[in-house]
Amino acid sequence: MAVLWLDAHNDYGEFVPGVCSNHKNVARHIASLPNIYRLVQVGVRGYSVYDECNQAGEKISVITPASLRQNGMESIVAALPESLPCYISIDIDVLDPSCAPGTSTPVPGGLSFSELKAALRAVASARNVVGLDLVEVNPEKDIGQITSIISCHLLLNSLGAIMRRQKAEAVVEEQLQKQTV
Ligand SMILES: [Mn+2]
Repeated sequence: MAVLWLDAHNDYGEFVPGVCSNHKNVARHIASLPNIYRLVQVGVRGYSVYDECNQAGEKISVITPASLRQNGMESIVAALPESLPCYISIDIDVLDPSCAPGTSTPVPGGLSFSELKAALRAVASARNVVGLDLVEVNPEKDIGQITSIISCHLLLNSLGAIMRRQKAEAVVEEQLQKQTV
C-alpha cells in the first residue's frame, strides 16, 4: 500500500541499538516494510537532522507547506499511485499551532484547517483509502479544547469523504451488474 503521512516532522530518526522504537523513527520503520511501496510526507517543515528520507528515491516524497501552496492538493493525489490502497496518518502538528495548539512538538508555518481538510478530501475522493489515524493531540497543552474539536471535525470529514467514494463505487458496480444480467 501507499502511506500518506501528514506531519510537521519526517519522523525518520536513526535506529539506535538498545533503544526501542519511538515517535522519532516510526516513518523509517514504515518505509522499511516490504508491502509499503510509497510514503508521501506532507507538511514537513522546520529543522531536521534526518535528511535521508529526501534521498530514498521514488519510495518517499516530501511535500512541504510551501510546495503544497504552489502546486495544489492535486500534487498529493498525484504522488499516491492510483493502483495502490492508501493508508492515511495525521499527526495534528501538521496544522499551524495557531489553530491546533494542543500538541507537544509544535512547529510554526503549518497548514490551516481548511487546507488540511481540502487535502484529506482530495485524497479520499480520488484514492482507495483503507485506514486512517490521528495522533499527537495533547489535551494538557490545549486551549479551550480547540485541538480536540478540530481533530474530531477532521476525522468525521475524512470518514465522510471515504464513505462517499465507496458508495459511489458501489452504485457503479450495481449498474454494471444490471447491464450484464
Ligand atoms: Mn510531528
